[in-house]
Amino acid sequence: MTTQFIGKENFTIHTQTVSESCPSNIALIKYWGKYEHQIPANPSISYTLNHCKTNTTMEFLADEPFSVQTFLSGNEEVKFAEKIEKYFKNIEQYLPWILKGKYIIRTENTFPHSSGIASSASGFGAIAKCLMALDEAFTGKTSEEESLRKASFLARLGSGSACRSLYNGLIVWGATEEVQGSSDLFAVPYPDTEIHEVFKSFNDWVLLIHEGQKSVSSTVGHSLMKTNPYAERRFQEARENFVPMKEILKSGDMESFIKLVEHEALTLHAMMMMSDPAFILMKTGTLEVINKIWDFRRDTGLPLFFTLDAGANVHLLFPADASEESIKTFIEAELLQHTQKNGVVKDVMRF
Ligand code: 2P0
Repeated sequence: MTTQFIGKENFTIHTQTVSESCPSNIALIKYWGKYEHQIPANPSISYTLNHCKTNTTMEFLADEPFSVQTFLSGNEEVKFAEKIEKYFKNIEQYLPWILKGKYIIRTENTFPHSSGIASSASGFGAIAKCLMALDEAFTGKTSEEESLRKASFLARLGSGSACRSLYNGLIVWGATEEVQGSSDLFAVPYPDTEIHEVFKSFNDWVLLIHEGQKSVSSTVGHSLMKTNPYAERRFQEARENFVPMKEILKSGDMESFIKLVEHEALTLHAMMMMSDPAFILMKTGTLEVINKIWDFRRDTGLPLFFTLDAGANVHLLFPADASEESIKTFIEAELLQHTQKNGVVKDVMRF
């Protein structure tokens, strides 16, 4: 199945520097649980963000012994370098030149590092794009489409959710009959003609409820699904949720969209609570904000809703339309107070 991504044996390496940028993404139907070789237990769909990005410069020094040095915002990060070294060794069959030089990787996020916004998605997305730029320099030109697909394939092997960050808009990763061309190996854009206009221009304001290291990493979280007694039911539900999601995206049914997206977020965190050992990543502020959103919706009928990543922060979702001013006023007046330092990252998806 992966033979299409095996690297070309004919290559000419030389010292080269490449720079690439990649945004983060937020899942609407969540990926939580995986099998060997980063195969997801269920399909997922996400929005790619616009402003939350990682910018990466990769210097490849040809014919030096293989090693990796990484800098995050100018500071050397030894742990990250070890992770990248392991990753490069792991993907050699797809890029046969990859272990034939030394790498100096400099990376910067446009969002606060400790914010809990998925930096592994944008980080591995940017690295995979750099690798494909080097591959093109060493093995010759490939089509834009092929290059992006292979970048998505490689990003997935670094961090699952990263494979969705290679494309703009609504993106699907994981094979589902509901989306033609979908695959467990790489992500594909959801067909544009099947998306109602209302979903093509959306705000995502991330309330930074808790800045700092989270107590349980996503890697550990995924692996706890192996022994979670509700895992199979959850995987099945995520697969089933693609059926209404497809209808909703086509028709523009905002009420059903809100219900489905919030249900997915709460299910993700419910799975964490039902793991053994159990863990909780939400904080008091997370719950206070959720309750205030529900009250606001009940009182005004305006389409403000939330999703959650694997952390305490709340992603506030609302369409970029006539209702957005009232919603923004409410957020500033009522929700910002639940953040640690008035922290909010204002992103918007437009495609
Ligand atoms: C997602 N998350 O679909 C889900 C929802 C977080 C919550 O994928 O082990 O960093 O690198 O494949 O992708 C976060 O996990 O995990 C994640 P690995 P990843 O976005």
